[in-house]
Amino acid sequence: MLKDFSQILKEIDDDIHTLSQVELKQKYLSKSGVISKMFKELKEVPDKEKSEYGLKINQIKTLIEDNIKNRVEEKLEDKPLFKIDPTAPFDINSKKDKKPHILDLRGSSHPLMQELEKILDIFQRMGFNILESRQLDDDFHMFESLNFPKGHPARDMYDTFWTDDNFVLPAHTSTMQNRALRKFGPPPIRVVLPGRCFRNEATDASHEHTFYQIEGIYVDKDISFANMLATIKSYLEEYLEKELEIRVQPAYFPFTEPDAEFVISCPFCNKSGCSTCHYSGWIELMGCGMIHPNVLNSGGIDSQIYSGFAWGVGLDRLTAIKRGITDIRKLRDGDINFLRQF
Ligand code: FA5
Repeated sequence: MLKDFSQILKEIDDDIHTLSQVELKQKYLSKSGVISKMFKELKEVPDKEKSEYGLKINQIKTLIEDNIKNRVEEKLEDKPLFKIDPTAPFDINSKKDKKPHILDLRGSSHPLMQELEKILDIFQRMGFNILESRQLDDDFHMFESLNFPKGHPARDMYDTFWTDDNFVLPAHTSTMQNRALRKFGPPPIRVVLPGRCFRNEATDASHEHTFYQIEGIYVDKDISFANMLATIKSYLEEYLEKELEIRVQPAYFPFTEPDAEFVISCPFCNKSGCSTCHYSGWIELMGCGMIHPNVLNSGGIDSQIYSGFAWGVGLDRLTAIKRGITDIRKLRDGDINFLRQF
């Protein structure tokens, strides 16, 4: 009776991924192994099928022998210092678990980057340029150009990290305002500035030491506070796919005047109260305001002729709202089971 070779090949394919070199040899190439048994069965095979049957057994034997010869993991094991890859999605030291799941090997973009792409796409359609912020900056861009002179008490609002040679890890993307005004001026200037920020924070479900912000600035003649509210509202409605009520509440930033906290009606409960809005019906989303004349002037824009607005929104908190994530720290702790959901 002829063996079902496709069944045998499938079994070999599984074994190649799960058995060690020794186990594979034992099962297939030993005296009592599968290949030897198949050769013994050859005498029962009808004469006209004998040569085809013999050929197939030899092919299988070569397949196993080649695999054993080329085994990378066995070669590595011969080395005295075996490298451990802590990022491997399977245990390379275990004989049993050698076959990585296909899903473990496929990369995907991080949920923060997925959301950032959507947001930048909206702003590009609204006519904004994009310029990424820096991850190391200086006192001038972090403070001086933003109307925080030396010794200004508001510098303490941004408790951040300094290097020994006096560079700063930016605590917000507003560090890019001066550069954006100079790069895209003269007005009209429309630009969004996404980037990483760092703060010396006690972390909790909505505070991280490292997070992303998206800054926006718009400068032209006769730009008003109402223009700012309409621009931010349009963007948020497009992004959250929902009509929103908005309100502003007082805030203080040295680089805007007047300044505000931009607040939206909770897109999940329509103001009836839920865990996302902490049962208040409203969500504080970002700081914003009319760019201070000193900031415009320091960026080479004549504040007598032009006015403009700016805002800074946290991408991590937006992503958490959009994706129903209850703790923003999950976005950075590298838990593969969490990330696989996106
Ligand atoms: C600022 O950082 C200002 N630069 C925003 C601004 C820009 C005002 C332009 C006026 C004009 P604030 O510290 O409030 O403001 O941060 C803005 C947003 O960043 C917050 O609403 C929040 O969404 C996010 N954010 C701030 N701190 C953290 C943190 N520790 N973890 C996660 N997100 C944060």
